[in-house]
Amino acid sequence: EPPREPPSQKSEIRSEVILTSSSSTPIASRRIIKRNSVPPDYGRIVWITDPDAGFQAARIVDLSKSGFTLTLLHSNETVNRKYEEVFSSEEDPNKSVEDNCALMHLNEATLLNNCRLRYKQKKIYSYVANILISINPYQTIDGFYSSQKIKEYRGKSLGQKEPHIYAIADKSFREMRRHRKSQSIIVSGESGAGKTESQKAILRYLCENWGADAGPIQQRLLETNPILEAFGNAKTLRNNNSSRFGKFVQIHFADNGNVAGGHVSHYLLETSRICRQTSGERNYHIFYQLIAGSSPELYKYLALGQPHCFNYLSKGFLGFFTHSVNSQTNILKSRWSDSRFSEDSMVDDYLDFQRLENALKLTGLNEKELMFIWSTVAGILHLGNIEFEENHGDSRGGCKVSQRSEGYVDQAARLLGLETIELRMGLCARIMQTTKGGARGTLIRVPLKSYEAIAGRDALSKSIYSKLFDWLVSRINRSIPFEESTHFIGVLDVAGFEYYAVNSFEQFCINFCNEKLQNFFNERILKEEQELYEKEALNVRRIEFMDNKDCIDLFEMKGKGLFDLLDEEARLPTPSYKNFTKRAHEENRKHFRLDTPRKSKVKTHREMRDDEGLLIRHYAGSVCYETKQFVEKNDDQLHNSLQILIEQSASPLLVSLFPSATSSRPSGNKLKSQSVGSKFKSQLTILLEKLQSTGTHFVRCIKPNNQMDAWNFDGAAILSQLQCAGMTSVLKLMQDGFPSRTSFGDLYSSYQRKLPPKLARLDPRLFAKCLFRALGLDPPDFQFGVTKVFFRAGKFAEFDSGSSF
Ligand code: AD9
Ligand code: MG
Repeated sequence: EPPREPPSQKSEIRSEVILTSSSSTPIASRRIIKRNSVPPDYGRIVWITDPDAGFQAARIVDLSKSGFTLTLLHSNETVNRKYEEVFSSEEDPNKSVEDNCALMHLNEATLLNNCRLRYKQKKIYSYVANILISINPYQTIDGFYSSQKIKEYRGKSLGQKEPHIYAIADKSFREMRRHRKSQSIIVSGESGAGKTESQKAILRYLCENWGADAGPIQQRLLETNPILEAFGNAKTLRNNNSSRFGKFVQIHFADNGNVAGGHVSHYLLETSRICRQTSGERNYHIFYQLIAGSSPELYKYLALGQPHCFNYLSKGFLGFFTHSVNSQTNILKSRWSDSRFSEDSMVDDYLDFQRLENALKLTGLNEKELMFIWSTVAGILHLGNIEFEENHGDSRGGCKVSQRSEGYVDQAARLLGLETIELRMGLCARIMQTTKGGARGTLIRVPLKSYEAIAGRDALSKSIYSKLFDWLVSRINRSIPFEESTHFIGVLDVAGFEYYAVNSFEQFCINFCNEKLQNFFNERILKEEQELYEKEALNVRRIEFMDNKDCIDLFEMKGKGLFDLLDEEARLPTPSYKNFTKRAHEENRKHFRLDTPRKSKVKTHREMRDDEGLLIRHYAGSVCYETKQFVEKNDDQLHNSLQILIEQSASPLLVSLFPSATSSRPSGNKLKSQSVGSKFKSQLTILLEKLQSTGTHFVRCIKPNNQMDAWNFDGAAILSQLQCAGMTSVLKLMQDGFPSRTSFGDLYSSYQRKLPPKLARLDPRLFAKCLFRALGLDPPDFQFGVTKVFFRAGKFAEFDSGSSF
C-alpha cells in the first residue's frame, strides 16, 4: 500500500485509486477500501443514495472538493453527491451471489442491490456470512418448505446448498451436537417481516428430522402455535396475523439427539387491545373464532351474539382475516350479518376454531378446562358491555350500572362464577381502609365515578385475559415436558425496533428489548470477533462500532434509570406522568441518549412539551415517547376490591389464576407487586443470560413493502430495516474478517484415522499447513492463528466439502 498524503481529500482519494486499480493488489487488501472512498475514475458506475430506491446507479463525470458530479443512468440527469453518499458498485451489477460476503465491494448499496436482484428472481434468502437475511415473499412458494426440502438440507453445512432457513436450523442442530452446547436462533425484524413464519419453519424442520421418537410430544410441540396464535395474535394494519407478545420457544433434545420436549417463555402480551383497537384492527383472534366456530349449544350457553354487539369487538373497524374461500352453513351467516365482515373471514375463524379445539385437546385439556376457557373469553365480552350512569340517589356522587346493561352483569357474573350483586358492587365502588396515625382503621366503601368504574372494568378484563394467557402457556409447557433433555435449541421471536407517529410505553419496552438484543448481537458478532482476532494474532484491521451500553443504562440503571424512576413515581401518593418526565430529564441531564421532545428533528413526531415526552437516541434512530400513560401502563395490578371479588369466584380455575395476596396486602389501595416494566426488565435479564450461555445464530427478517404486496421491493424501506438490524456494522466487520474457523486439533483429529502412520505423527498446525498446500487453497482465503485456522466467509464450506471430511 503506498504512503498516504493526508492533507486534502483529493489526494486521499487518489491514493485509494492506486490501491484499488493495481492489479497486483491481492483481493484481500483490495477489499479493504474504506467505505465511501470511491475511486473517482471518470465514467465509472457507482451507487448513490436515493430517497425512494435506497440507491440508484450513476456514472461519475467530475469531482470537486465537496463531492462528485454524476449522471443518473436511468434519466441522464446530472446530480451532485457528497463523498459519503456514493458507494462502489460491483463490476457486473446484475450478478447476484448467495452470500453477500462473496461480493467484491461489500457495502450498504451492494448488499441492497444483491437482495433486490435475488428477490426479483424469487429468492428470498441470502447470507451475510453466517447471518440469514429473509425477505417476506407474501406468497406461498411451491415446495419451498416441503418435506423433500427438509431432507435436502439435513446434515449440510451452510453454503453447500442455496440459502434457506432450514440451513440455519440444521447448522444449530449440528453445532449443538458437535459442541455439546445449547443453541439459540434469534429472529428479528419489524411487524410483518416473517419472524413467526420463520420460527414455525425451524420448529417443523427440527421436529420432522428428529422428532419421530418423541411420540405425542412432537405433535403437541407443533400444535403450540395454533393455540398461542388464537390468544396472542390479531389482525393489525401491518400484519393480518400479528403476534402481540414475544416468545422464546425451546426445543429440547435428549442425549441421543432426538427431540425430548419443549418449553415456551412469553413476554409482554399487549393488553390494551382487549378493550380497544385502532381503527382497521381487530381484537385477538379467539373472540371471533369463538363466535364463528362454537356449536349452537355452546353459542347459546355463552350468550354470544354478532361481533358488533360487543363493545370490545366494535371499537375498531372489524376488518377481515382471510386466506381461503369456502361456503359454510347458514348458522354462520346468521352469526355474521355485519356488512363490515366478509364471508371469508367467518369461514377462516370457523375453521380456526375447530383447529384450536383439537390442539387444546391434544395438549391434554379436558372438557371442563375447555369450558373454563370459553366461559372466560365470553365473560370478558359481556363484561365489556357493562356501562355505567350517574347514581342520582347517591349523595356521594357515585355511579351505578346502567339499566340497559343489567343483563350483561348477569351473564358476566354467571360465566365468571361470581355473584351478580358482588360484581355490580365491585365495579361501582372501591373498598378502602382508613388510616389513623399510621394504624389501620375501618374498611369503607367509596363509590366510584363512571369513568373510574369503566377503568376498573377494563382493568379487570385485561387482567383476566392476560392471566388466562399465562395459564394456557403453562398448560402447554406441562404437556411438552423435557426431563430427558440434555440440550436445547431456542428460537426467539420478539417484535423488532419500532417507532410510530405516537410512541407509548409499549414501544418504550420493545425498543429497550431491542437495545439489549442489539448489544448482544454487537457483542457476539463484533466484539468477540475482534477480540478473537487479536488473541489469535490475526492481521485484521480494527473495526469501530457504536456501543449502545449507555442507552441500556439509561433504561435500567439503579436509581436514576427510567424504569426505576417510573416505579418510584408509582409509589408517590399522587403519581403523575409529568412529574416522572421532569425527573427523568433532571436526573439524566447530560445523558447523550436522552433529550427533550423539543430537540426532535423528526417531522412525524407529534408536538410535545418537555414534561410530556422523552426523546431517546436509539442505536437505530431517535424516537420520541409520549409519556402520558406511562404510569398507568406500568401498573397492571387490580384494585383491592376487584382482586377480592375474583378470589370469591365459584370457578376454582379462575381463582387459581389470581394467587391470593391477602397475607401481603398493605393498607393502601393497591397491592404492591412488581410493575410491568420491572417484570419485563427481569425477564429480559434471564433471557439474556440464557442466550449468553448458548451458541447463537441470527435471522434478520425484512418486510419488502408496507402494502403487503407479493414481490414488490421497496428499496428505501428495506435499506432502513437493514440498518436497524445492525447489518451495516456487521458488513464493515465481515468484509475484512474471517467468519469461519476451526481449531488445529479438531481439524487434525477428524483426519487422523484416515492418515498413514507417518503423517499422523505430525503436529496439528503443521499438518493443517501441509493439507492446505496439498489442496491448493488460495492464501487470501485463510489465515493461521495461534490455535485455529480462519477462513474467509464461505471458504470453510468449500474446503469442508472439497476435502470430504
Ligand atoms: V409481527 O411482529 O408478529 O406483527 P412477523 O411475525 O414478523 O410479524 P409473520 O411471520 O406473521 O410476521 O408474517 C406475516 C405474513 O407474511 C404471514 O402471515 C404470511 O402471510 C407472510 N409470510 C411471512 N413469511 C413468509 C414465507 N416465508 N413464505 C410465505 C410468508 N409467506
Ligand atoms: Mg409474529
